[in-house]
Amino acid sequence: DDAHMEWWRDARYGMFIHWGLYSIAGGEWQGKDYGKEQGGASAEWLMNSAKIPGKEYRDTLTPQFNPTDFNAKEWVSLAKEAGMKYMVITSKHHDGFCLFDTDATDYNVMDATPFKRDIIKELSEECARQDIKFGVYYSQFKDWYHRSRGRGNPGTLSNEEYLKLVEKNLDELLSNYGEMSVLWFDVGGNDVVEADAQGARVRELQPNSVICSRLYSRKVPVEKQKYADFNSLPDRMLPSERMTEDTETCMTMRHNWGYDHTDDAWKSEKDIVEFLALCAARGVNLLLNVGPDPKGNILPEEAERLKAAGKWMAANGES
Ligand code: FUL
Repeated sequence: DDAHMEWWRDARYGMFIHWGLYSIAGGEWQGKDYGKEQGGASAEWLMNSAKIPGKEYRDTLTPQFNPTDFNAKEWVSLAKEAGMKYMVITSKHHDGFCLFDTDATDYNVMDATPFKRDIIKELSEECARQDIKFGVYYSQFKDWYHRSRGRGNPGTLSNEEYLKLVEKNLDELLSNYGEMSVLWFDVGGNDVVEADAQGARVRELQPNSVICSRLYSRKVPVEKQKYADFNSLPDRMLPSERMTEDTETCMTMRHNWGYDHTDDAWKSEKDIVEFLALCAARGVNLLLNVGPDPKGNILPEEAERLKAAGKWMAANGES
């Protein structure tokens, strides 16, 4: 039964938001620009690229997380103006920091930062108000802060404790924020049992939630990806043929996903409009990314591109 997929198939186009502690660092650590030196795996990968111990990363960045310009209404209105029908934001990326209120760890926006506002709550409520479907990105497998990976990265939790944290986080995300329309898992590990348990929990608590195939590792054959609702193409991939299965691609406007203050690889408005048109023609949903700045602003360059695509949609899209 795939009635829960109908809105997603109609939606076609959504906003992806990468935002978190890494946005403050902007791809730079102790005067070194990792954006240029690490082939671009900077922004949200900084903790890993610069080999920053969890405690140091946390102690440096959490006191600075105070994005007083953040305004859910502005972000959602912009998505709407751009013609987007859904929004997916990083509730927890690989750095382990939670942008929502959680009892599973104190490494979250409410307990560890001066900001103390539940970003997931504000956005989910605003999306409901403006009739945009809301979902969360959640890094279930990679968590450089919490998950013990042995050598060099002890993590704050043992593996069993870590799986409990994920379970609790999922319960919170699926219970406290109204309708959760997308669960965008990312970079799954090879343990299918672990992934199946997480997928089953989503189904149980929010049967209408649409689940991303990255719940599973790409090495897991498609027929074994029991809870995957759509296939997420590899990062920034242009679909090369007409897709018949439910497929989504996610794309950045420059190189990085998270805010990086030296990344100038901007795609033009024309590039983006063409990409959107190609995705539509090939039957693929597009999740187009923005990486807001440390104060909580979607960048003017991003807003311009979104509005240009929105205009094109209004002139050439359906209805
Ligand atoms: C990747 C992640 O590792 C990136 O940081 C980003 O979130 C992208 C959408 O997925 O695999």
